Amino acid sequence: MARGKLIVFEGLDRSGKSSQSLRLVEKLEADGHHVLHMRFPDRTTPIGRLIDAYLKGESNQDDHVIHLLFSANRWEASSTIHSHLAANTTVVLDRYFYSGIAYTHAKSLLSSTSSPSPPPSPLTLDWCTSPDVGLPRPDLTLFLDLTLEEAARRGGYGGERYEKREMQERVREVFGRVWMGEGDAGRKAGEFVRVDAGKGMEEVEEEVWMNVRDMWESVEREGKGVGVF
Ligand code: FDM
Ligand code: MG
Repeated sequence: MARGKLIVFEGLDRSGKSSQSLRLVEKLEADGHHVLHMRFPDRTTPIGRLIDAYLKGESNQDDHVIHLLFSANRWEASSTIHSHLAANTTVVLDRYFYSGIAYTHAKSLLSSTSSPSPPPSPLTLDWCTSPDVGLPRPDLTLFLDLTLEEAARRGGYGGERYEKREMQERVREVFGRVWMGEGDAGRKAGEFVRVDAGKGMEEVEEEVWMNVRDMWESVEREGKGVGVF
């Protein structure tokens, strides 16, 4: 029996991940597929509520602790994702572990420029990657890339913890490095496709769709099973 595909949308705030991932779900459903849409962080679980409070600035956490909570929030969904894929339901994710890696590592780049002594664990790219190793591996990751100028034209950011220009700049840089193949994350990235999210909504949608179709055909043709990251 065919299996579902795991499709991930990644990118900065304002890049259109939420709209594009929901559009893709509609299109796949119109094509007769079963689809589950999820977003990370999933703020509805007990771990997700800790993350939500942190992002809203209502609580503070050590950088390592919050990183591990984001990862745990994916692990608690891991068996759900596996069972849907096995039952031929495609799973479309709005953010996944690439956000986890990019945001935490970006934060370390910021703090290392402002504090004179290095922290005990420097939140390297590989340290940030390891808690997610073993999660269901995406068949396709669409990195919606947006310049900071374009993000600003779209109305700038909201008031959550990471929604600041200099943080977004570092996050974009780290996504770019992973996309270029750096570190364990880059080497394990597999189907990591960059899409220019500065284009119009329809154009982006078309590019997403073409990538999804190519991936779909190759998974079916080669009979690829669900992988692990
Ligand atoms: N974020 C998201 C992380 O820092 N680590 C993660 O593992 C994930 C999944 O949380 F700033 C950040 C990215 C963003 C914030 O995401 C909340 P949404 O998509 O804006 O809700
Ligand atoms: Mg946001």
